[in-house]
Amino acid sequence: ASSAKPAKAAATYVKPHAATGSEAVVELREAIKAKLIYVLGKTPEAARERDWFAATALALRDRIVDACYGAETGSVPDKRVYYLSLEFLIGRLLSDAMNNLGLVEATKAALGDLGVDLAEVEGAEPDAALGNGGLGRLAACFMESMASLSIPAIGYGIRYDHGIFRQSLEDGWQREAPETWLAEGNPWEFPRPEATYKIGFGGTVTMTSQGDHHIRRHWHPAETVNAVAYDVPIVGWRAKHVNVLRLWKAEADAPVELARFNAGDHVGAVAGRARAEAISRVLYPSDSSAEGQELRLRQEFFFTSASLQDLVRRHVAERGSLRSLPDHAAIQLNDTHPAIAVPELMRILMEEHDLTWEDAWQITTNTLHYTNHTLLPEALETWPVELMERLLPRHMQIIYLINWLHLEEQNKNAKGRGPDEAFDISAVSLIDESHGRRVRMGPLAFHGSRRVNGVSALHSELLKSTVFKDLHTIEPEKIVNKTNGITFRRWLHNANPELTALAVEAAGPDVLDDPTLLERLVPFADDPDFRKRYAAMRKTRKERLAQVVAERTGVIVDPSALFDVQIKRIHEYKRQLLNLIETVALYQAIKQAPNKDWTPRVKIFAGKAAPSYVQAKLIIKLAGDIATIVNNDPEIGDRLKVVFLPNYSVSLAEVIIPAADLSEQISTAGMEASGTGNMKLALNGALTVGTLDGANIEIKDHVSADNIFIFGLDAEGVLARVKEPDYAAKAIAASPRLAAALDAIGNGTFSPDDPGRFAPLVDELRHGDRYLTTVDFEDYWRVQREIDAAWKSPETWWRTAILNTARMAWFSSDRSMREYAEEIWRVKVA
Ligand code: B1N
Repeated sequence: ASSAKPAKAAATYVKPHAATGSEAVVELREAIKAKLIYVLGKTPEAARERDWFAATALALRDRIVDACYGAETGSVPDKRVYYLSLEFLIGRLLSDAMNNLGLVEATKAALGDLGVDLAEVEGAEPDAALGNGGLGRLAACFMESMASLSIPAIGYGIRYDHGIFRQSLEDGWQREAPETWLAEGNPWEFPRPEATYKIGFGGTVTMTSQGDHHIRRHWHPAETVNAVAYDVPIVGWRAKHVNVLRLWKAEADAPVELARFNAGDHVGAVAGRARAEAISRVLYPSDSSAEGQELRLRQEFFFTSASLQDLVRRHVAERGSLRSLPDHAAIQLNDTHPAIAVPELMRILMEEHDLTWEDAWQITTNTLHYTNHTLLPEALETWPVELMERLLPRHMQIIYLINWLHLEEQNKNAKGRGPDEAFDISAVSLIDESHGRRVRMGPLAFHGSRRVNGVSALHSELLKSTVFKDLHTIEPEKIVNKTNGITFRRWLHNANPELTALAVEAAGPDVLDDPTLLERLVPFADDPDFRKRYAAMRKTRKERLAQVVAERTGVIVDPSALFDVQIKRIHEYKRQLLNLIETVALYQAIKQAPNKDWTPRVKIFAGKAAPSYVQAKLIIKLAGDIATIVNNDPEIGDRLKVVFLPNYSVSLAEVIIPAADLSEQISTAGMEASGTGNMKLALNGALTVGTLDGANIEIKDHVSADNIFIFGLDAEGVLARVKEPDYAAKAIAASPRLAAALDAIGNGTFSPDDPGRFAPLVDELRHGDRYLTTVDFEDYWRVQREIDAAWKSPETWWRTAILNTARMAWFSSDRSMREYAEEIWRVKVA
């Protein structure tokens, strides 16, 4: 095809707007040297990689600040977005900053002049891992996209001293150690001690009569903690715009109680400080499950209150009256973790700004918006009324009144409702009376928001038919869908420069600005030469991953084997166990027929388990035990290898994803709200094996059913099947292969030192199987053998891979952010 001619020769491709000539390089070199000497106080001779990283980051930060002033010149934007999230899973920022500033080549050359290797410097940056998984990484992608689209936005979160724990494997068991990313400071951040707010807890509420039935209530907290701002600038693509991520650190009002200290109680004198500072000490390591502890609620209120006080103060300074808040501010609640914003904004408006209840409610419900990220019952937050009353007495009163007005309205409406529209009033109450009295944070966020969104088409539909069924009937316009996305700057340009170079060559350099131009790769899927180079790109990245695997696990893998990747939090609904059972069945099949023409596979797993999640930790141990037996079986050789890479992180994902041939997205249908790793892998050309769940469905729609391997029950099928008695026993009885694999796991074949070790996993499958692992097994086995066969036709395989890359543009988080901006926030995008 003539359109398959390269738009630009590869040899002439240099990183976008790279500094030309040596002037910029010299300037940057001198700037880095000056930071090293005068800010860090080190000579180039004494500097370690970590020092060079800090010096480089500081030099680039100056340029980000310059870009800030260049773009904004102090003007007040018409409307700002405030993204409230308890998690921001950022990873490293250096390559983002260099790439978006257009200074990748210049930085490399500048450091080269100083005898320093850029890759080493990049490796010295610790990940900012202030999140657990998809929800936190999504917030980071959205921040980058908003900056790239010049959407004025501030992200608000907590500056945890310790992000997600460091995972190591001790004899195959997960061990957790604290991560100390701030140990040597953070060169990206600006401390803003002048932006400090008082956050109250506990205490009492007083009432004062203001005549004429008018009563004012006022909260007098027993305890206050300071929230101190730290700003991280986020520079957008081509440095056209800069936004801020404002993270709050908890500090004590009085760092030491001097009277106690002087009386000799040296420990007691600082106990209050320890209690206050505990709030921003550690990220809760739970993903897709609710954490019912008091400290968690303190974290949620702490950052929500600080953020609302900050944005209210800014609005008043810029506009005077708070009545116009909804016109100039859109607040997005990332799940229910900041849902306490509903009563807190009401309280601020009424108590601190003298607005009436009606006006405050009008403003609140036109400013707040809520994103739901999960339907899993164990992840839906509820807080005991008793705890709320003790920690946030005024907020509890406000919630009661919101609920009373809400239920009154429903009682009124009920009179006009036909029997088919009727519902139990307790179903829409913000208070759950069935498990002790608890505040239901999802319904509170729903009721207090202007729009509520799910994160994939399927998930948003399920919101309407399940958790928010009755609230949806009351306000059918409220729920909208906003399918997740990923930033291509990080997950294509930075993580995979080789593929990016190919894309630029085939689609032209504008593809860096407009990912929809990736479509131009479609005709290249039929070009044997392009396929060859696409495959070569993958080979390079697989060799690199094989090296990392060898270093970190000692396992030697063959880069020409099919790399089959499942990387994500370990959770029963994500069904790593399904993949492991298939691994065992495959192992048994190879042993039975070693001379068959098996497709060589490397099964790669990575992911953390919540420290208290016993079954998930046992699944990690199972992966390690299977690996030990399979990898050391001389009959197996390179036909099958199994590796579990420890300490999965954003940085490790950036190494694994470009090296993946196959992407495992095998959650029980209806349970993965969206997934975003699925998008990163498909964009990088891995073929997906997946269920019709979350965004997999939309990926299938975009890449076409011919270019994805779908198996198993769909969400409706799951709902129907769980009603059938003994579905697991029946599935096992119908599949000798499954029965044999379960027997082997259950009888200690992989754990001869402790034969009963995995009985809890196997028993759960035989007698419960909430996640329908047994039910989907046979179809999963079938599709995996189809994949084996496909691998044997490399021409078809690479064609399919190229088509995946070419058709994934829609999953850019720029598209997600444009949709939020237009349909939820009503802010203009240039
Ligand atoms: O949010 C991601 C989705 O792509 C995933 O499918 C979804 O599982 C994930 C409590 C959560 N949902 N809920 C959480 C995280 C931490 C926590 O304490 C719940 N994470 C998701 C982005 O939409």
